[in-house]
Amino acid sequence: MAESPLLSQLKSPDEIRSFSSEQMLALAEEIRQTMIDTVSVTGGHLASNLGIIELTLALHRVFNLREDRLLFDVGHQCYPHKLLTGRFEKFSTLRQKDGITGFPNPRESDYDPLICGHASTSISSAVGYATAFRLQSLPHQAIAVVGDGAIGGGMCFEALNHAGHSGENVLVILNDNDMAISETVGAFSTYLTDLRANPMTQRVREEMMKLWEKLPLLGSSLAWLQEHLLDALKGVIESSQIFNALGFNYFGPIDGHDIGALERELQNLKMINAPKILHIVTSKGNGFYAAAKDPETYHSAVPFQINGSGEVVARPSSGKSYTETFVDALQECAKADEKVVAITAAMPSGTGIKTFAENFPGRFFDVGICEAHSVTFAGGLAKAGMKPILAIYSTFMQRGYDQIFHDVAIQPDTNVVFMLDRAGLVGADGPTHHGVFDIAFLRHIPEMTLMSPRDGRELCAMLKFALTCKGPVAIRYPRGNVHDGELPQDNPEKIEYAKSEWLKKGTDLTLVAYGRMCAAAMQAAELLIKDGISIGVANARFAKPLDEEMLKIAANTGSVVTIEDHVLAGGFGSAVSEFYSDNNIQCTLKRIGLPDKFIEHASPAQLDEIYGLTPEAIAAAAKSVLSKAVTQ
Ligand SMILES: Cc1ncc(C[n+]2csc(CCOP(=O)(O)OP(=O)(O)O)c2C)c(N)n1
Repeated sequence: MAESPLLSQLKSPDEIRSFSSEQMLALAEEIRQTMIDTVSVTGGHLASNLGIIELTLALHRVFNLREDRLLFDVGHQCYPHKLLTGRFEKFSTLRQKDGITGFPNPRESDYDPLICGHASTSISSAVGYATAFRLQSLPHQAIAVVGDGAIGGGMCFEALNHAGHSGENVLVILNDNDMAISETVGAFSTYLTDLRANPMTQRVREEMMKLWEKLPLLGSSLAWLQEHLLDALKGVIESSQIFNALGFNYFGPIDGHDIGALERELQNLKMINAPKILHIVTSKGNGFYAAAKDPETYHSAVPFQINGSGEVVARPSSGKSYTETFVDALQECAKADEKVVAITAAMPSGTGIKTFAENFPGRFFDVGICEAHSVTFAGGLAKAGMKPILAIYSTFMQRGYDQIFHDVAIQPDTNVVFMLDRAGLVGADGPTHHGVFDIAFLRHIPEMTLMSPRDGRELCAMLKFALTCKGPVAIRYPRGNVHDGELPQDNPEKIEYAKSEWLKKGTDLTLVAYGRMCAAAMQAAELLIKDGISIGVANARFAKPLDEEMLKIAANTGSVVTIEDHVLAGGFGSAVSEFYSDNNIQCTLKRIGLPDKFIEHASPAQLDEIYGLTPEAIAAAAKSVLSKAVTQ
């Protein structure tokens, strides 16, 4: 680990206001090196953080961010901010169990206003803060830092529209690096590219710089600014029509790696009591050649090694992931039926759809970070005769709830297939990213079919089956590698509507597992069998509709344990409990799943341990159910 003499001595970010420009450059370098060293061990969002060091330093020089509120969009670019605000000593624990989180966290520091992790929320939050400051006559500044990817999300436009109309004193910093995780897509992104290249913008920028320079001589009173400067600028800034039309005063684009220029601009913007947007141009992965060359891979980097000659060596991955398995199946389906099309909301690599896009370019749609739109778009495609498959992380599906209800499920015979990747516990990204609510928020929507595979082969079979259904289908599957080989391979290709699969028959108790929990249930059964207990194991396959026949047979054993990596409230076990209760079926039911709390960050294996999802914990729970059943 490199030495960090400045960072290690820093007691408060206020101290950097008196740093010389040489010290600021040295501090930026220490931050860069600390992040590279740490993320090479822990993994994390490296490229975006490397691109935002200078802006973060300038913001801390100009604002008092304990009172002025800095709202990062998504929050994945908060590492330099963490290093400056008391978390340098703990930085090596980044994203580790009991360590500091990878996203802003008010429980860690007063400098973090909100927990976040999902995109396109920062401007709305900032408008809320700005309005509250005005209502309480507080002089603080609300600042949203949003990327060119996230600003394409609908909520950002809603917030700009609101703030531009209400005139709240919100500062939006558009961090434009021309990348989301992959390349930023969409017409708005093209507009930003034009804005960066437009000679008119450059001229306006020069004019603006002259005005700023004169400002101290003219007297920098707010009244003067309001009356003269803004009107003058509005008149000339033709090139930034969109922001101006939305009621924002647009400034930029400026070099987002020039601390001095950023600082000057921010100092002056501080004096404008109106909606304002500063457009900065940065380079993702700046200062670390591997990340700058391949910002997509280093967006959310897995641990890597830097060898003796300074080269970066990726740690080899082993096994086949659920995501890769899904894409293979998707391509098979697409070959067989030309109506099959695939959609992603800005996650072509994460969902694996990128591979599909290479082979089926005309049948792939990246709609940007616009999950709500992606659902309604899929609904339109389905109604007009196509077979849309929307690959999306479970946690981001939450953004499309009403659209599933209103634009898909309620429409007669609308077969959209939702492939919910990263369902369950995702690990180091923590509470904003665990996909543990999808069964609950989809189960009560009429017409929905919900499935989850026990392994890779079943995932393929379920996708094929889903395309034959009439209405919407959601298939949830976990992060990580498939479990193929661990489970009996009877006939997973044969999926029948609302039919489960018996993995093992038994007479004392039945484990009914959903999705990836089948593997743990089978291992738990092996442990129980060693103790002379006769255990049945069912792979539920469907959370909606349930396999009622299987559940009746399970109840006949007297004790049933449901297992899911999802919250208990409203999940698979709840559905089973409702079925038994509604049909007056007597048995002892124990539901294993996640408690009613936001689940912290840790490795998936550690979380399984903590929340009782290991084979040992399942076996222990089953034993306690049996002992209660005996004493009753
Ligand atoms: C609602 C939602 N969808 C998707 C994501 C996944 N995601 C995290 S960061 C990111 C890209 C953000 O791009 P940009 O705003 O340009 O920031 P940059 O990383 O380029 O600085 C995406 C798609 C998310 N966090 N939230």
